[in-house]
Amino acid sequence: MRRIDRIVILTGAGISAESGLGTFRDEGGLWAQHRIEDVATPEAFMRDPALVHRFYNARRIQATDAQPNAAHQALARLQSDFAGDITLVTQNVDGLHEKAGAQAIHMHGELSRALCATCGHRWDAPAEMEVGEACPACSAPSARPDIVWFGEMPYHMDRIIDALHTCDLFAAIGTSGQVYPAAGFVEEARMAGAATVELNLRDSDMSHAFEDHITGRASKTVPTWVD
Ligand code: BV8
Repeated sequence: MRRIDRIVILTGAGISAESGLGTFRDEGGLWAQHRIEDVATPEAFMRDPALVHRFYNARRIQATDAQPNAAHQALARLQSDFAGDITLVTQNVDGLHEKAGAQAIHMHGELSRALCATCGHRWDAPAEMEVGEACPACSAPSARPDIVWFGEMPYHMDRIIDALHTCDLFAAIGTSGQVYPAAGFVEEARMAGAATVELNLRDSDMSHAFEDHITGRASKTVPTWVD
């Protein structure tokens, strides 16, 4: 049995599904209600900032009321109890890992943060952002959600790739494996010799790349896997 000292965990929308937050690509998911191109690209924001703000304002309010579930809590326990090194990377922007007491790397940004498109300043977003909101640092009317949209470079990639190249175990929880570069993380970890496990309700687009699979709802499978 190999020694596991360094673990990288990637989470996606599926870990927050049982906290009542819609996923993107499941039946009736977020992308069924909105086209990606209309709400999650820089071009969409240029074209119709009011629509994009409405989309993120609704999700910000929903996320504010949402509570972490047993899966988030189990990862927070793992992060505090594990003697080795845990890097928790999330594609989610809902802040539920923090609410459970964990520290996560937010590669796609956070609903709770605003970003100035002019000077790069970040601040805590109000519940509802409006078009033309002024940046508190440079006063330019260029506040936007601090979200990584399609075509934009995800945050903290150097740190994430370093962790993938030095980990002994890579686990993906509740992600469909359809969005890059996150979907490619399992291959990065495997090339570095890590063991790989996928925890999901069903097969994902990257299931073929994982050695092990634990099927079921995250609120059940993650606590069992952690404990
Ligand atoms: C980049 C914003 C380059 C935040 C998101 C062609 C043109 C342009 C780009 C591309 C292209 N082809 C590929 C690309 C790259 C593109 C991409 O991957 N496109 C896809 C659609 C093909 N990626 C990008 O554009 C990325 N940037 O490549 O930049 C670059 C390089 C240099 C310089 C500049 C730029 C940016 C990607 C980030 C985009 N932002 N969202 C937000 O609005 O939330 S992505 C969006 O999808 C979310 O962030 C989400 O997290 C992410 C992934 O979705 P999942 O989390 O996996 O959720 P999903 O619903 O899909 O799946 C849920 C899963 O949970 C399912 O498997 C389900 O079975 C499971 N599940 C459900 N319930 C449960 C469960 N599991 C367990 N228990 C349950 N109860």
